[in-house]
Amino acid sequence: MQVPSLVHDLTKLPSPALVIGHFDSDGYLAAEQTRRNLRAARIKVSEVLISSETSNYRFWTGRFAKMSFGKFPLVVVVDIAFNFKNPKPSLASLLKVCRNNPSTQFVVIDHHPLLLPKNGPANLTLRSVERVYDCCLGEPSDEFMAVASICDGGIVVSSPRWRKRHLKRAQGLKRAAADKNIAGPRLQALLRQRRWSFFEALAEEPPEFHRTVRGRRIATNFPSPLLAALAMSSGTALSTSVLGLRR
Ligand SMILES: [Mn+2]
Repeated sequence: MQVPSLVHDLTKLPSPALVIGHFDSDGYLAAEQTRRNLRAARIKVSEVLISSETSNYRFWTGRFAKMSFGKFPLVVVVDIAFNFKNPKPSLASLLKVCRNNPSTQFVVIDHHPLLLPKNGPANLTLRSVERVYDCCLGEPSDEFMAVASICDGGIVVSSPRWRKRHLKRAQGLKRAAADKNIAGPRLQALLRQRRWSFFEALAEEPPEFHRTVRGRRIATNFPSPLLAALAMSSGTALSTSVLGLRR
């Protein structure tokens, strides 16, 4: 069922692609790394979906089961686990979607053990990787996936030169992902533009601006000046004076 050549030589994959990522800090990074790798292989990525509907295993039997994939010959899902306690319904839903969409190639990559079917459909590549660092399609880079590893609390894979900066970026990214005004397309755009200076600056704000419960900002927080400025700006166009930092 695994088609190794498909994931080793990305240029052979069909286009355009839909990339779906987990709705948390490392999920954004895994999706962005995947998008960049596909683009580098000249595969068009026409949509990246990260939303509250991709926040846990319910995605597989929920949004995913109801989506139409006609526009996408390639669908890549990264960092969305099956239900840990009962993975069968998640897998059953994935298999059903693959069978109902025979002209779409599905690639699913996660760093939690995935329940692998004995005889999966030919249009499904299901890959379980050991490290968060590898939880993307194509080659991981330190720039994105070392930060993803830190966000997930995993082992930091990076040179000492990068490590400190990666830690800051990871903290900033977590803070941004916890904010309901920034989570989703806005955060995706910041990453696409590699606005690391924003995440580094956000990490510098006092912790009392950024208390969270289950990864979401709590209402009694002091407002974060940087998140407020970003929410008020159009798109992601923050002036360098707001950022106050080099790239
Ligand atoms: Mn995740």
